[in-house]
Order: sequence, then structure tokens, then C-alpha cells
Amino acid sequence: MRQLLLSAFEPFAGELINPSIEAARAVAKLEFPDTAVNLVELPVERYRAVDIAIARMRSIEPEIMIMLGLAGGRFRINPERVAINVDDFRIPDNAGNQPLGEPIIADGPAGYFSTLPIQAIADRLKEANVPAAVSNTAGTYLCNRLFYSVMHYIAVERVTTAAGFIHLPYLHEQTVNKESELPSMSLATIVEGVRLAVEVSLSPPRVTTN
Ligand code: PCA
Repeated sequence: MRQLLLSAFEPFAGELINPSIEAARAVAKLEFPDTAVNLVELPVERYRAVDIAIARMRSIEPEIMIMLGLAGGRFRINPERVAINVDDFRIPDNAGNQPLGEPIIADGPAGYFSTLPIQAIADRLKEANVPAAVSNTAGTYLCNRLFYSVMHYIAVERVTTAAGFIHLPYLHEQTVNKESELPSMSLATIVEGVRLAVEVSLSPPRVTTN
């Protein structure tokens, strides 16, 4: 069996839901040929999130790791190109941590690129009428920190996991009662997008342009 690990975050910033958990739970129940889809649900906490994710990676040794998170305000599903070595939290995390302009790993490289077929994922989603685009910034909050930390672990320990991060828009139920105009997507569309991202990651096209 091929092992795939999906990670997702609990709600944060006063929200009651996080599309990443809702979508990951749904996709983890689907069947993919010869593949076990494992799910790790993470707290929105600076240190514990990374510790829990890497502990699961050590035990599962996944061939593919797809990290999911919410980026409220995004219009499309965004496979992220790059993680950067900065913690700069606009708001405190769920444990009250709010680092401002600190490196994630002192003396670590400035950044890491996703090793998922990000352009092929975006293209496949669009083909299926799921709005998607490669994004060139995962921000400087916990999603970027998790993404950077996982890529650093892979680099330093020389494991062969292909890994990357995908940001998701708000769900409709998160925006209907907000005062400002915000983009949102249905859970069904997000689930279909994540399902297709898993499918493409399991059999990437031979030639990919990252
Ligand atoms: N999104 C946040 C962290 C948790 C989540 O789902 C982010 O984009 O950093």
C-alpha cells in the first residue's frame, strides 16, 4: 500500500469551523487505488502543530504529504509554491503565541519549494471547474510555519516524502454573517478539489513545471 498523509487544522481566529478539517475528513473516507489515506488533525498552536505532524510522519513514513489550511479571503484553492523561514503572526495562535519577525529555524535556508506537482494540481482542478491557482505566498502564520518545518525535516533527515501545502478559501457558512464582502466556496467543491489534488499527487504527469 502507498501511504499518503493529509494534515488539517482546527478552527482559529474565533471561527467555529475550518474547511481544512472538514475537507480532509471527507477525503480520508474516499478510496484511492492501492493507497492508504492517513489523516492528522492539528491544533493551531505554534509548537504542538509541528511536533504532532512530524511525529506522524515518522511513524507513517508517507510517500506523499499534503498539508491543508484555511486562508480566509482567497478566491480559489491555492497550491502553495514556497514556504519561507519567518514566523510573523498577525494574530495570536490558539495558545496565545504571537512571534513577530522571528526565524522558524535559526540559520535555516530562506525557503523551501513544494515538491508536489503544484501546476498540474491547479490545472486539473480548473479542468474540473474548481477554481484554483498556484500561490506564491503561504503567508507568515502557522500554515507557512508547518509547511517550512515539514520541508526542513524532509531535507535534514533525507526522507523521500513529496510534500506541500494547499490553502483553501472560507466555506460559505463562514462568510454569510460577516459584515465585509468575502469570497467563499462550498464544502462539496473544496472536497472535490482536495480529492483531485490527491489524485494528481499520486500520479503526477511526467513533465511538470513547478
Ligand atoms: N490557516 C492558518 C493556520 C491554520 C489554518 O487553517 C494559516 O494560513 O496560517
